[in-house]
Amino acid sequence: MLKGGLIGCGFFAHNHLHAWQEIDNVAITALCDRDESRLKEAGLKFGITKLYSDAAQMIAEGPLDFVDIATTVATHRPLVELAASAGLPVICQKPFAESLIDARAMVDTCERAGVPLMVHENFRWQAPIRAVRDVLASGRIGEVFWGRVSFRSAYDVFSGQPYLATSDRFIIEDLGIHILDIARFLFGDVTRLSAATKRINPSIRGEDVATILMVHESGASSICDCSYATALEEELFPQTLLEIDGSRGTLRLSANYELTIHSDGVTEKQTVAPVLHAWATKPWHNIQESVHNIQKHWAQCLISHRTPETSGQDNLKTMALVAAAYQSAAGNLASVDVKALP
Ligand code: NAD
Ligand code: 89V
Repeated sequence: MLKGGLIGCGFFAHNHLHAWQEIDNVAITALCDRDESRLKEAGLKFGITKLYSDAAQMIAEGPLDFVDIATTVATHRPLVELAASAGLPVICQKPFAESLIDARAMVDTCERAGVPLMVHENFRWQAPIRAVRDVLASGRIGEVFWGRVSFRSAYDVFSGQPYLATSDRFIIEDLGIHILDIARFLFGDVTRLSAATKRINPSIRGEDVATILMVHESGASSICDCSYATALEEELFPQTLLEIDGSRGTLRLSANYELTIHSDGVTEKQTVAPVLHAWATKPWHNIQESVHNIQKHWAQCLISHRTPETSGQDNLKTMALVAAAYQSAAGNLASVDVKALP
């Protein structure tokens, strides 16, 4: 049985804890939060009695096989470095770091310490996204030459996550990072991008609309567009919609997980809805299922000594897209060479 220690018992950590309870060969045996009431609440809810306000103390007292970091971004670097210095494998929530420079340093620290590192980049683990990836891999729509990854909503994310309203950077760093990672997952790595951003909601600090145009190593081009200022007739939070064109046909992932594959003139429609776990709450169940999937993947990788799909190294490429998007937007849609970022 792998013993894990979770750091950060806030809004999203409850999803981690529910998912861990359902995963074989793993038990979260210790919790840490600087906020005593959150710590006690999570301990009571999940029956965990080893409770700490100091992560260094939790790690020193152990025994632990890994650490799961579910704090907000400002504490990711010191906590990842703390885990690495104790030789503990580490999962870290997205956004992995505040800057690409920090992210590279964190990956380097873990590699030098010889500890496995996975970024909890979960959107690509959503069942509908995996289903689309399987269709592309089957070759049914041929060679992909164009794609659109779209997330448009007016859902109030600020009541559950108030820090999102006060940070200088909002939608690309928090949500766009998932959308960019899905684009990488489906269409491959990126060479150049251009981005435009805008703030519509006057009561928040950062940008809440972003449009990003990318060219992939394969030669395909894609658009990632995201908005938290888009009031639709039907609110689709937190669904990611897809449009993909290939040499043999097209694929569309539309509202409510309707997948249409048009291949060699023949159309097939199917529903690729996520599983509703017993502990999940709509409309979050799509994200919650992906939390279960990515954490199960981590446990399997740790046991079999495999590198997780969203390792630190892998996530540097998604972090680079975030950095490039902000650089491009600041430069009035400047075209940014993703591989040449400082
Ligand atoms: P939150 O503010 O609700 O919770 C963070 C908790 O960490 C707080 O209780 C805080 O007291 C604690 N904390 C901070 N620093 C600490 C430290 N050094 N030691 C111990 N405890 C510490 O934040 P949240 O909304 O739960 O977000 C946490 C992370 O999860 C963020 O990085 C966020 O981007 C991410 N998130 C991911 C998804 C997803 O789908 N992947 C969804 C929501 C949030
Ligand atoms: O997934 C996330 O990181 C969340 C949300 C879906 C609200 O953007 O912060």
